[in-house]
Amino acid sequence: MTEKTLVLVKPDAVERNLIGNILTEYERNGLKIIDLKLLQASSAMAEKHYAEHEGKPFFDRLVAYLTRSPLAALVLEGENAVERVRALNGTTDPEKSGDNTIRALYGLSLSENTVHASDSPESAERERSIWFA
Ligand code: 3AN
Repeated sequence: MTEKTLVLVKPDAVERNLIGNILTEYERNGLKIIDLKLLQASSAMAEKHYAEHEGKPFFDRLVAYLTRSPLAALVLEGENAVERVRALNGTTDPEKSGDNTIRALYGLSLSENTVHASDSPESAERERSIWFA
């Protein structure tokens, strides 16, 4: 089934000039970029995005990280896009992420793990409304 998913190329990646390398990974795997922008996230946007983690010990750190410098938000479309993009990104912890995943290649730590992708088509819709309001 054709799906859409929301990706963030997070501040640590934009700071290190990795937008091109990361988008190339998605494009050469057949995913279509159908929306794309560079923006400075506000705390309100970051808090909405990470609403499910509110109250956890790392929540404030996540919001500070996501808002410290610009990020790239994009929407990718393709067959099974949600699962395929999460596979390309790898696991949350870059040290445990499979070879050649974006997080294994570029991730710095559990918090600064370079990319975000929606975990379901429903999350993708919710997150699109935050970043492409
Ligand atoms: P993913 O982004 O792989 O779906 P989630 O949704 O579990 O992972 O977590 C969202 C973000 O929260 C992660 N990208 C990561 O930066 C951060 N995070 C998750 N668990 C931890 C943790 N135990 N310590 C610090 N940061 C965490």
